[in-house]
Amino acid sequence: MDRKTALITGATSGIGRATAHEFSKQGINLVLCGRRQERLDTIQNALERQTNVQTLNFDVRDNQATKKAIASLGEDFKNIDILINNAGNAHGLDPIQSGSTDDWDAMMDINVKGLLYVSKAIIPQMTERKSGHIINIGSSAGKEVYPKGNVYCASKHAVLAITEGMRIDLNPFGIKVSAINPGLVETEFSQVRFKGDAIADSVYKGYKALQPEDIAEIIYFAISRPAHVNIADLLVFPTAQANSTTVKKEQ
Ligand code: NDP
Ligand code: 8X3
Repeated sequence: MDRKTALITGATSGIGRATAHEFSKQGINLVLCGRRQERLDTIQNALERQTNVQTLNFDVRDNQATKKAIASLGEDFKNIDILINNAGNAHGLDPIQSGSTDDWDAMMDINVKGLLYVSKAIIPQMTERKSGHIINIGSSAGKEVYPKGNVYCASKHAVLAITEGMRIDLNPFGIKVSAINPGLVETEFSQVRFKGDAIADSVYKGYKALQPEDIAEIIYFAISRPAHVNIADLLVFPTAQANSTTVKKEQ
């Protein structure tokens, strides 16, 4: 049987890295993307025993670099069957009146425009082959706005709208489009959001947050459904979390 090929953005950490590990166990060929080459090399070395791995180093904010990197893929990796649009982060947690425009730019440029640039570079080959599966990693923040979440929530609401738009436009081509929307997942996410401030360490304290492997297993479940089944939109919280502002923590 032919092996499928998946391209994962944000594969150097958290959900993306865990998904790379999960897919490698399932014998899926991998194109792993991120900006930290050393990490890409480490993951490639670890997974190459199980599957074929190619790495691409580019910043999803840079449309030309994104196009060039994806166009550089050789014969063995260029046909992408599964696209995991995962690269992204929150930057800051501030009320709208005092938020940083640099943080706003980062979130809109990476989480929204970066996802579009990567998709634009890959979708034409999917429409040509009339097959493919795109999974966009949204967030519970794409379904509900919480205090000081303003622009991050906006970026993830945009991811959900783009996912729905993709599903409609790609429907004639038989391409599956899914949104996986996690709540709190214990990754480097909070280190990035709070720029290494001590508060980052407290975000996952006092309760059991989702682990990146939990999301990776769900992503694999979504991509391994029969051809006629598409998981369109999935919201997943840790048991301790009821919504963005309600988390049962031990004192
Ligand atoms: P991590 O910080 O652990 O991972 C983020 C990944 O995105 C890294 O691999 C990073 O790679 C990549 N990335 C960030 N900026 C860029 C960029 N400009 N160009 C290319 N790659 C970039 O966070 P998570 O694993 O938690 O986050 C993954 C996704 O899940 C994000 O979209 C996030 O919004 C979403 N999410 C996270 C939740 C959580 O609680 N953790 C909950 C809901 C959704 P590198 O720095 O090497 O480029
Ligand atoms: C990450 C979850 O609650 O920090 O998307 O927005 S949250």
